[in-house]
Amino acid sequence: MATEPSVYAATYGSSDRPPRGDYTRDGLVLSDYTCPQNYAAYTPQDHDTYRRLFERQSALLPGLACDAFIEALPSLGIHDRIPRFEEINARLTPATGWEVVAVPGLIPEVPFFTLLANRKFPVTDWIRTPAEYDYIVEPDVFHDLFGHVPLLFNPVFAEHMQAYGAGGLKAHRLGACELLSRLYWYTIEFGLVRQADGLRAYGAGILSSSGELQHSVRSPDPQRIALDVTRCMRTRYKIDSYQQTYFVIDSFQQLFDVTAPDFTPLYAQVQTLGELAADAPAPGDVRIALG
Ligand code: HBI
Ligand code: FE
Repeated sequence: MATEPSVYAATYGSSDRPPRGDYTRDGLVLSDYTCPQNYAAYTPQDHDTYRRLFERQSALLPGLACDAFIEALPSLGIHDRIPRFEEINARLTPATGWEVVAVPGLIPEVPFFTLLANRKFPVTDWIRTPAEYDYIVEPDVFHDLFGHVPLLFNPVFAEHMQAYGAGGLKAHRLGACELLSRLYWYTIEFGLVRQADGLRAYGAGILSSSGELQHSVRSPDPQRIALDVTRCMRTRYKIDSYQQTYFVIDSFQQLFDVTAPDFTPLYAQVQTLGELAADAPAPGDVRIALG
């Protein structure tokens, strides 16, 4: 099976700068890849970038982001500056038992899954430069806080994320991280949900992107397919362009239910059936039309 660059490897390989994720602090390699949030290091420009991104993205949400996200977003509280992570946790932990922890950037898959399995969401501790305002390949603090954290206030979604982390550790033991990272990519990062009033985005990569939010639920170009876990895990993805395929769920409960079973037989099925290109149709696809 051609190995597809994981988000981690492809990101560092594709960026022309040395990885920002310097995992040492005072010469010490961080054991679980977490680090203190160096709040004093943020410049006024960093806080202004966060505020501008938050305001622009919030204005784009109506009619494009799912109801659950729009309802949960105010739970973040602070939007006019980069929040201290303990300010987020003061609200998040009592709500669903989750906490955000600072990391220097993308981290290897096993530490990532381990954090999720322990209800700790890794949030990158730096923010993009103004030159990267419209697009950045690596997740920064805006992508993680704005894109991922609001839905961690949603009890069903929060349960799914913890189960996903636990499943990731099992996938690692089965050598199936690549397959599980595709499921993560096409749900947690780029998933769509069908509401009574039409398709809406719930994936963090969409919700934190000014361009892809519109594209994902309005463009006729990509194909949209009802989520089938095996089909999803067969499907390669691209990290530096809009998605050519979106997978659609009808509810977070459905996402939780379809990802609850033991994936071991599915991994075998994926190996047998083989991979699919990011834009390839496949027999059995249930295609979802634009509303
Ligand atoms: N690390 N900090 C961070 N954030 C992610 O979203 C992330 C990661 N490492 C690996 C990863 N995502 C993906 O490969 C997942 O599919 C595992
Ligand atoms: Fe992300």
